[in-house]
Amino acid sequence: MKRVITYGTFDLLHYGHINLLKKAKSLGDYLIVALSTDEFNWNEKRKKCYFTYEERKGLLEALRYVDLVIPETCWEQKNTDVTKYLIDIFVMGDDWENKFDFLQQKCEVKYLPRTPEISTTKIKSDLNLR
Ligand code: C2G
Repeated sequence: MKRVITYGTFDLLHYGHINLLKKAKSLGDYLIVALSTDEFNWNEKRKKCYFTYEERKGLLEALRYVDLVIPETCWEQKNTDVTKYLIDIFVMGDDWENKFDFLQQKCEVKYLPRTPEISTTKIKSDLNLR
Protein backbone atom coordinates (compact mmCIF):
# COMPACT_ATOMS: atom_id res chain seq x y z
CA MET A 1 0.00 0.00 0.00
CA LYS A 2 1.50 3.30 -1.14
CA ARG A 3 1.20 5.99 1.56
CA VAL A 4 1.14 9.69 0.74
CA ILE A 5 1.36 12.72 3.05
CA THR A 6 0.79 16.44 2.56
CA TYR A 7 0.72 19.48 4.87
CA GLY A 8 -1.27 22.67 5.01
CA THR A 9 -3.75 25.06 6.59
CA PHE A 10 -6.67 24.36 4.24
CA ASP A 11 -8.72 27.31 5.51
CA LEU A 12 -11.94 28.14 3.62
CA LEU A 13 -11.48 24.84 1.74
CA HIS A 14 -11.65 25.55 -2.00
CA TYR A 15 -11.18 23.80 -5.34
CA GLY A 16 -7.45 24.58 -5.38
CA HIS A 17 -7.06 22.50 -2.22
CA ILE A 18 -9.34 19.79 -3.63
CA ASN A 19 -7.29 19.60 -6.86
CA LEU A 20 -4.13 19.06 -4.81
CA LEU A 21 -5.68 16.47 -2.49
CA LYS A 22 -7.22 14.60 -5.43
CA LYS A 23 -3.89 14.47 -7.27
CA ALA A 24 -2.00 13.54 -4.09
CA LYS A 25 -4.36 10.63 -3.46
CA SER A 26 -4.04 9.48 -7.08
CA LEU A 27 -0.32 8.96 -6.47
CA GLY A 28 -0.96 6.25 -3.87
CA ASP A 29 -3.54 4.33 -1.87
CA TYR A 30 -3.67 6.16 1.46
CA LEU A 31 -3.47 9.93 1.99
CA ILE A 32 -2.57 11.57 5.29
CA VAL A 33 -3.09 15.32 5.68
CA ALA A 34 -1.04 17.03 8.38
CA LEU A 35 -3.28 19.99 9.19
CA SER A 36 -1.76 23.13 10.69
CA THR A 37 -3.14 23.81 14.17
CA ASP A 38 -4.49 27.27 15.03
CA GLU A 39 -1.42 27.93 17.20
CA PHE A 40 1.04 26.85 14.48
CA ASN A 41 -0.80 28.97 11.94
CA TRP A 42 -0.65 32.06 14.11
CA ASN A 43 2.80 31.61 15.67
CA GLU A 44 4.65 30.40 12.57
CA LYS A 45 2.65 31.54 9.55
CA ARG A 46 0.90 34.60 10.94
CA LYS A 47 -2.28 33.14 9.53
CA LYS A 48 -5.54 33.81 11.36
CA CYS A 49 -7.91 31.11 10.13
CA TYR A 50 -11.60 31.71 9.51
CA PHE A 51 -12.34 28.09 10.54
CA THR A 52 -10.87 26.50 13.67
CA TYR A 53 -8.62 23.44 13.53
CA GLU A 54 -11.54 21.15 14.43
CA GLU A 55 -13.77 22.70 11.75
CA ARG A 56 -11.01 22.42 9.12
CA LYS A 57 -10.31 18.85 10.22
CA GLY A 58 -13.98 17.88 9.86
CA LEU A 59 -14.12 19.32 6.33
CA LEU A 60 -11.02 17.39 5.25
CA GLU A 61 -12.25 14.15 6.85
CA ALA A 62 -15.43 14.46 4.76
CA LEU A 63 -13.41 14.25 1.54
CA ARG A 64 -13.18 10.92 -0.27
CA TYR A 65 -9.48 11.59 -1.00
CA VAL A 66 -8.42 11.95 2.65
CA ASP A 67 -7.83 8.88 4.82
CA LEU A 68 -6.35 10.44 7.95
CA VAL A 69 -5.90 13.95 9.34
CA ILE A 70 -3.14 14.58 11.89
CA PRO A 71 -2.09 17.88 13.52
CA GLU A 72 0.83 19.90 12.18
CA THR A 73 2.26 21.63 15.26
CA CYS A 74 5.77 22.53 14.03
CA TRP A 75 7.88 22.79 10.87
CA GLU A 76 10.25 20.08 12.08
CA GLN A 77 7.79 17.20 12.40
CA LYS A 78 8.00 16.15 8.72
CA ASN A 79 11.06 13.93 9.20
CA THR A 80 9.51 11.99 12.04
CA ASP A 81 6.09 11.87 10.36
CA VAL A 82 7.58 10.28 7.21
CA THR A 83 9.15 7.56 9.38
CA LYS A 84 6.26 7.17 11.82
CA TYR A 85 3.59 6.82 9.11
CA LEU A 86 5.76 4.79 6.70
CA ILE A 87 5.34 7.42 3.99
CA ASP A 88 6.27 6.60 0.39
CA ILE A 89 5.48 9.98 -1.18
CA PHE A 90 5.59 13.50 0.29
CA VAL A 91 3.49 15.94 -1.75
CA MET A 92 3.19 19.74 -1.67
CA GLY A 93 2.04 22.45 -4.06
CA ASP A 94 4.86 23.91 -6.15
CA ASP A 95 4.81 27.18 -4.20
CA TRP A 96 6.99 25.07 -1.89
CA GLU A 97 9.26 23.85 -4.72
CA ASN A 98 12.55 22.45 -3.33
CA LYS A 99 11.75 23.54 0.23
CA PHE A 100 11.39 19.94 1.43
CA ASP A 101 13.97 18.19 -0.78
CA PHE A 102 15.79 17.06 2.39
CA LEU A 103 13.07 14.42 2.74
CA GLN A 104 14.28 12.71 -0.46
CA GLN A 105 16.56 10.52 1.67
CA LYS A 106 13.45 8.94 3.16
CA CYS A 107 10.70 9.11 0.53
CA GLU A 108 9.76 10.44 -2.89
CA VAL A 109 9.15 14.22 -2.83
CA LYS A 110 6.72 15.67 -5.37
CA TYR A 111 5.67 19.29 -5.92
CA LEU A 112 2.39 19.62 -7.80
CA PRO A 113 1.25 22.66 -9.79
CA ARG A 114 -0.92 25.02 -7.75
CA THR A 115 -4.35 25.94 -9.07
CA PRO A 116 -3.38 29.46 -10.11
CA GLU A 117 -6.44 31.66 -9.80
CA ILE A 118 -7.79 30.74 -6.37
CA SER A 119 -6.52 31.17 -2.81
CA THR A 120 -7.93 31.61 0.66
CA THR A 121 -6.49 35.14 0.67
CA LYS A 122 -8.33 35.97 -2.58
CA ILE A 123 -11.60 34.62 -1.20
CA LYS A 124 -11.23 36.74 1.93
CA SER A 125 -10.41 39.91 -0.01
CA ASP A 126 -13.21 39.32 -2.53
CA LEU A 127 -15.64 38.96 0.38
CA ASN A 128 -14.02 41.82 2.31
CA LEU A 129 -13.23 39.46 5.20
CA ARG A 130 -10.28 40.24 7.40
N1 C2G B 1 -2.74 24.88 -3.00
C1 C2G B 1 -2.90 24.67 -4.36
N2 C2G B 1 -3.58 25.56 -5.10
C2 C2G B 1 -4.11 26.67 -4.53
C3 C2G B 1 -3.97 26.89 -3.15
C4 C2G B 1 -3.27 25.97 -2.39
O1 C2G B 1 -2.42 23.65 -4.90
N3 C2G B 1 -4.79 27.56 -5.32
C5 C2G B 1 -1.98 23.89 -2.22
C6 C2G B 1 -0.73 24.49 -1.58
O2 C2G B 1 0.34 24.52 -2.50
C7 C2G B 1 -0.49 23.52 -0.43
C8 C2G B 1 -1.91 23.06 -0.05
O3 C2G B 1 -2.77 23.42 -1.15
O4 C2G B 1 0.26 22.39 -0.89
C9 C2G B 1 -2.40 23.75 1.20
O5 C2G B 1 -2.30 25.14 1.02
P1 C2G B 1 -2.31 26.08 2.33
O6 C2G B 1 -3.46 25.73 3.16
O7 C2G B 1 -2.10 27.49 1.87
O8 C2G B 1 -1.02 25.55 3.08
P2 C2G B 1 0.33 26.36 3.43
O9 C2G B 1 0.00 27.59 4.18
O10 C2G B 1 1.10 26.43 2.19
O11 C2G B 1 0.99 25.37 4.51
O12 C2G B 1 4.42 22.75 6.45
C10 C2G B 1 3.80 23.15 5.23
C11 C2G B 1 2.71 24.15 5.49
O13 C2G B 1 1.81 23.69 6.47
C12 C2G B 1 1.97 24.45 4.19
